[in-house]
Amino acid sequence: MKPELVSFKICPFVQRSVIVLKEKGADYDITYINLKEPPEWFREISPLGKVPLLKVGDAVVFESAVIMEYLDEVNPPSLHPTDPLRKAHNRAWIEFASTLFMCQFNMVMAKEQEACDSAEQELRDKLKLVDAQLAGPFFNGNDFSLVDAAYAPLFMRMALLEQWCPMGLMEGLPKMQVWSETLLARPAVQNSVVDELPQLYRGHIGSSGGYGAKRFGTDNT
Ligand SMILES: N[C@@H](CCC(=O)N[C@@H](CS)C(=O)NCC(=O)O)C(=O)O
Repeated sequence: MKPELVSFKICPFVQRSVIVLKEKGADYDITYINLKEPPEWFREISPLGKVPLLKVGDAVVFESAVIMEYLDEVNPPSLHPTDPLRKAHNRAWIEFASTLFMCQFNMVMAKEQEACDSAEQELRDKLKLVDAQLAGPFFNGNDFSLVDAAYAPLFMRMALLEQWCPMGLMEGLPKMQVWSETLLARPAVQNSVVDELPQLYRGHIGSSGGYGAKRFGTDNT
C-alpha cells in the first residue's frame, strides 16, 4: 500500500523518512502542512501534534525513528546492521541524533545570546561524542545505514548555518567532516528536501526575532 507522509517543509525529522523512502526507491505521496496553522484533519490524527506522520491505509504512524524502521522493514533489504547488538547500538545513536536536532533548533531560535551560546556548546560537545562512534566514511563503515539517514538532516542544516555564520562546528572532527560530505553528496539526501529549503529555513529562523535570528536568519518572511 502506498504510504502518505505528512510533512512540514523544513522539518528535519520528516526529512529522515524521505531519505529512507528515496534510498529504497519506494513510491509515496507527500502532503505539506503549515505547522503554525495545522489543518483540522491533522489535529485529529496526530497524537502529539507533530510531523512526521505516516498514513498507511487507515493506520497512522508517528515518531520519525519508528517511521524509518517501518519503511525499512517493508522495503527490504534492511538498511540496519544484521548483528543484534550493533543494531541496538545504531538505534541508540539514532535516538541521540534527535537531541542534536534540538540543540541546533535551540541555538538558531534562541532569544538571548546566553541561550544561543549554551546550545552551541552542547551541540559541539555532542558532536564529539558522535564522532568517536564513527567507522567512516559512513557511521558503520562502507555501507549506508538507517543511522546515516537519521543524521543527514542535521548536517544539511549545519552546512547552511556555516555558510551564513561560520562557526567551525566540524573543526577537529575530520571523520565527521567526511561523513557529512559523503552524506550531503548522496542523491537520496539531496532530493529529500524542497528546492527552497535554504530560504525557508533562514526565513523561519529570522521570523523568531531573537539573538539567533540576528545571527543566522533573515527578516524576509
Ligand atoms: N520526536 C518526534 C519529533 C518531531 C518534531 O518535533 N516535529 C516538529 C517539526 S520539525 C513538530 O511537528 N513540531 C510541532 C509542535 O511541536 O507543535 C519525531 O522524531 O518524529
